[in-house]
Parts: sequence; structure tokens; C-alpha cells
Amino acid sequence: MNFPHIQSTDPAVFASIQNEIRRQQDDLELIASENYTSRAVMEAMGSALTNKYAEGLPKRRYYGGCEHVDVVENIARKRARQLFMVEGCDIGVNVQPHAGAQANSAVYLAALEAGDTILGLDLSHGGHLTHGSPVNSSGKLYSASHYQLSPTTGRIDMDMVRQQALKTRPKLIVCGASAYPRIIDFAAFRSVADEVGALLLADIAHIAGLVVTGHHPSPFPHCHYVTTTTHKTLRGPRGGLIMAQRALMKGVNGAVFPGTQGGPLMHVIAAKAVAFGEALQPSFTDYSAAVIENASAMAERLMERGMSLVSGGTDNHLMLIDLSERDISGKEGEAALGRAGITTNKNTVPGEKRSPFVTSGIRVGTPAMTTRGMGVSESKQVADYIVDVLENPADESLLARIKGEIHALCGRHPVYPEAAQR
Ligand code: DSN
Repeated sequence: MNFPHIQSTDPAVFASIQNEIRRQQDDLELIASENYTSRAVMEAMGSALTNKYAEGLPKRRYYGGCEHVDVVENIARKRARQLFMVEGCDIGVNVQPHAGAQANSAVYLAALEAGDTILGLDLSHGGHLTHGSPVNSSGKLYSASHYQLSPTTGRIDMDMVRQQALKTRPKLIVCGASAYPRIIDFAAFRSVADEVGALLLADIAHIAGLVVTGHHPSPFPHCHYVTTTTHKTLRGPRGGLIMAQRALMKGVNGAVFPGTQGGPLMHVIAAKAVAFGEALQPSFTDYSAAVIENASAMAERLMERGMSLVSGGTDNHLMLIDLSERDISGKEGEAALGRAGITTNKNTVPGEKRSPFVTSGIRVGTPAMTTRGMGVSESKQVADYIVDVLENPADESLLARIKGEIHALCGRHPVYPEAAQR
């Protein structure tokens, strides 16, 4: 990839960018929340739209000169609605949140008063910091309570959710997760929300790409609010997005700006528009199907080789390897896999006994490897590499051999072909 201007003006930053491109090409990316955008998405992100202030919404801005960014934001909004709308449910969208965390805090601001009670999935059971963790503003400004996964199935148990909701009487229930490998039953969550008089927010950051292609049930019409990031299974630029039942959109828009953000990142909104256009193509549906097929093949092979997975498998793009009965921790596993050219992240597992910095789990996902064209046979091969590494983390010659094989595999599946030719 060429960056002639940075190369001549800032060699230090240029070198780091080149090194990162090489890492993304040579190593195998299995972090479930990462993906590779198209060059078109990157071009939009690198465009002169970064120079523009455009606080407000199209046609209702606080700055002049917004006629072209208005067009871009309207394209993004229209395509997002096309992607997520379901029949009989009128939704509005706001494409301005800088990230998923900002999308969630804007919904909280729109829906809640400080001190109100929220109910979300426990962080160590696959939830997210912004679902009421005490170290996040969602846990500081609101009174947060949590439901957990069933200790017997490793899945969300709607009776447990209901019991917790009846006990804490939340004003808002959050469904959605950052490390949950199973289908989320939005209709069942709505029924609990209705029973306790709560609003329902689905944070579909991980599964958005699967939702828009019909590979995971839609949160609409069940949820009042839906937030997502745009860079995971949706394969767009790093960013956030809020959707809501039409009547709630005025509150959402005000909560984004001026409630929690200033000027929108118009270059990122342009990139979201491009990515949404790509996700509307039939080829994106094939991509989503392949993500799930690959995850399922990888999970099966891991279990055949004796690995324990939280909930006993996966329905979506990710799986959670449970190392709690093994000597190796998540931290050690992540490091050993890294030395073998496989990038993952350590993750807590339900009933976690180690600290959040050490953990007993490894989260693995297939969105990025699927984007580079790897299929079921590669997924099984990668599962074998993972088990070999986790069973022999101190065998540096084995790790070096696997790293060579991973680099060869990745060489056959270039991410950005012109970058690989360097
Ligand atoms: N950090 C993201 C993830 O890895 O799942 C969630 O925000």
C-alpha cells in the first residue's frame, strides 16, 4: 500500500503503519471483534471529509458548507435503514456515534435519569463494560444489576433473567454481549421487559453483520433501542450506530448531539455509507454464511480434540475456549498463540476463578479469516494449530513451526494483495 505523503513527511509513523499492515497480512487474526475493511471503506476514511465540522443533522446544522456532507450522511442513514428495517416496524437511525460505547451512553442518556436501574449481562459471563460495569459510566451514573449465564448450560436462561428483572425492576434491560456464542432471543427479552415495565436495548455490536443477512434473528420489532458498532461482523469502519423505534428517535438524536458528542466524524460516516452499501450486496450474505460455517467447523474440531467450549459450541461467529480445568491460563494461552502467529484475546469465562487480567478463557472468532477467503478446511486446520499450541505452550520449536505454516497459509490468502507484494 502506498502512503507517499506520510512516507516523506513522517518516517516514524510511516514505519509503524507498514509494520501493522505486515502484521495484519502475515498473522492469523482470530479476535472475534476485528475484521478487514475494503479499500473503498479506507479511502472514504482517509478523505478530506475529516476537515468538516457538521454538528447537527442534515439540513439542520450549526455550520455552513455542509451541503456535501449532508448528502453523505443521508446516504449512510438510508442504507442503514435498508439493512436493519423489518416489515411493519418503522425505525430511525443515527449514524454519528463515534463508537459502540458512545452509542450506548447516548441511549442511556435518552432513556434514563441518573440513578435509574439497568439490567445487563454480567461482564465475566460475556457482557460488556458499557452494560453497567462499576468502572464504566454506565455503572457509575445508573444503578446496575446483572444476569448471568446458566451454570449448567452456559447459555442465557430467560427464567434467570426474569427472576433478576422481577427483583431489581430495571427501567432498561440490555441484551447483547461481547463474548456470547449463542442466539439471543429478543422476543423473550421483550416479554420480560414488558412484564416489569422496562425499555429494551439490544447491543448487537458483535452480531450486526449476521443480523442484516438473516443469519441471526433481528432485534426489531422487539427492542426499543438497538446499538451496534460498524467494524465487527458488519465489516465497516471503526464506529457506532443507533437505531430506535421511530417515536424514540428525537430523544436519541439529542442524546448524541449535544448530549454526549460534538462534531460528527464525517469521513467515518462516509466510510459507514460505503460499508453499508457493501453489506447490501448479495455477496455479503454469502460472507455471513461462511463466517458461521467456519466458526461451526472450528468449534467442532476444537471439541473433537478435547477442548471445552462455553455452552458446548457456537451458533454465531465466535467461540469461547474454557481453560478453567487446565493448567494454562487465558493470558498464557493468548501469549503462546501469539508466538505461533495466531492473534486472539484472553477472556473471562462463567464462574471465573482467575483474575480478569489472567482469565481462564480464549475468545476466538472467524469474521476476519473469512474475509480473506479462508473456508472450512482452513478452519479445521487452525483449530488443530490452536490445540497443539495450548497443549504445548512452552515448546518453542513447535510454535515456530506453526508460525511458519500460519504465515504460509496467510500468504495464500492476502488481505490487501498490493500490500502482500511488497
Ligand atoms: N472490545 C470489543 C470486543 O472485543 O468485543 C467490545 O467493545
